[in-house]
Amino acid sequence: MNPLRRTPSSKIWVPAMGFFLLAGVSLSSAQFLQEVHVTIEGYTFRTTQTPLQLNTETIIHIKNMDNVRHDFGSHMFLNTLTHVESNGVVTYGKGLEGVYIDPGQEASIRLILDHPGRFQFQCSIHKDMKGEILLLTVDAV
Ligand SMILES: [Cu+2]
Repeated sequence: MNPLRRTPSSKIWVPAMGFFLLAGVSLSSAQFLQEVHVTIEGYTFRTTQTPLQLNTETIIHIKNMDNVRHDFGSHMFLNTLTHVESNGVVTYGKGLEGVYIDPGQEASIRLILDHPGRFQFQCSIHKDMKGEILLLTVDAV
C-alpha cells in the first residue's frame, strides 16, 4: 500500500447518491480551462490531451463505453482539491483515490495540478488497465 494514502475509504462510487455535496468549491482562479478526455473501451484507457500546464484549472472527462464498471483511480488526486461531477452529483475534497464509473456513464474530475510529471491512473478492478496524463514543466504551445 502507498504510505501517502491517507484516507483509504475515500473512493467514491459514481453515481453515489449517498455522497452528494453541494458544489461550493471554486477552482476558478486560473485563467482558462484545459481538458483531458479519457475514453474507456474494451478494457483500455484511451487518453486525448493537449499539452497541459501547471497551476491551471484542468478537467478530466471520463466516459465508460464498456458494459462493466471501471475505476479511474490515481495518486494525482491525493493532495489536491478535487471536484468530481457525474449525473448531477458533485463530490469534492482532498485525498480522493478515484471514481467508479458504471457502464455507459461518464464523470468529470476538475483539479489544479501544481507539480509536473506523468500522472498515472489505473482501474483497481482490472489491474492491467493503466494510463497516464503528462503535465509539462514549462509553458509550451
Ligand atoms: Cu476496469
